[in-house]
Amino acid sequence: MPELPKRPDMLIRGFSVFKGAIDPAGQARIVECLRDVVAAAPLFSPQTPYGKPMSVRMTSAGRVGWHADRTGYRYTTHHPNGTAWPPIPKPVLDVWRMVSGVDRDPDCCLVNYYGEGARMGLHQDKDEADFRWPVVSISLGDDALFRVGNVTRGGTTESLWLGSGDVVVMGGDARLAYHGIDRTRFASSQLLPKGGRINLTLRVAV
Ligand code: MD6
Ligand code: FE
Repeated sequence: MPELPKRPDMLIRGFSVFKGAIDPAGQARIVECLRDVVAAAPLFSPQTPYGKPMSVRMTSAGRVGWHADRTGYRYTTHHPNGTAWPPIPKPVLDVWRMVSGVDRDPDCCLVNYYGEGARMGLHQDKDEADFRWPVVSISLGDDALFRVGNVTRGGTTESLWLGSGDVVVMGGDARLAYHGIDRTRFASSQLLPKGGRINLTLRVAV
């Protein structure tokens, strides 16, 4: 069971930030579980509707997985290779249960891998059926510069560095706020042998 504080260390534009909420042993346990997830459901580079592949490689665990291709973004029951998504690992579910504040488990765990130079543009998470459920994000590996904006495009933004073991909860009025990753400090962490960053986002999708 991960040791998680009950209260966030920081509240930034409605995003609750729990710094170092997962200890190094807990992080390593999650990474071990993710090896099984990517063995069953290999990472892939989704095509965007704009025709350019994302720099982040992705896969999913759970009843549904998030998928992007030229026709748009949606949740599907199967990996593009035709297999059902593997189950969400228990140590990952434990993190959700500690911080989400809701009694329903997520049905999707999106796995994002950031290699050197990967980034994620400002976006809203809005492919889920009901925005009353929060999104919980777990950062593992390299540091990443996370930017948070507003629920509409434009306006001022604030940035903070997310490190390995940090957990962010996006809910309430912030559920539809724009956010993204400007850059990572490649190989700043030793958690992953080849460097890089993993971000897990847990959602109630359907
Ligand atoms: C990332 N995170 O940290 C990207 N989405 O790599 C997200 O897109 C995100 O951190 C929803 C809620 C929290 C997040
Ligand atoms: Fe997001």
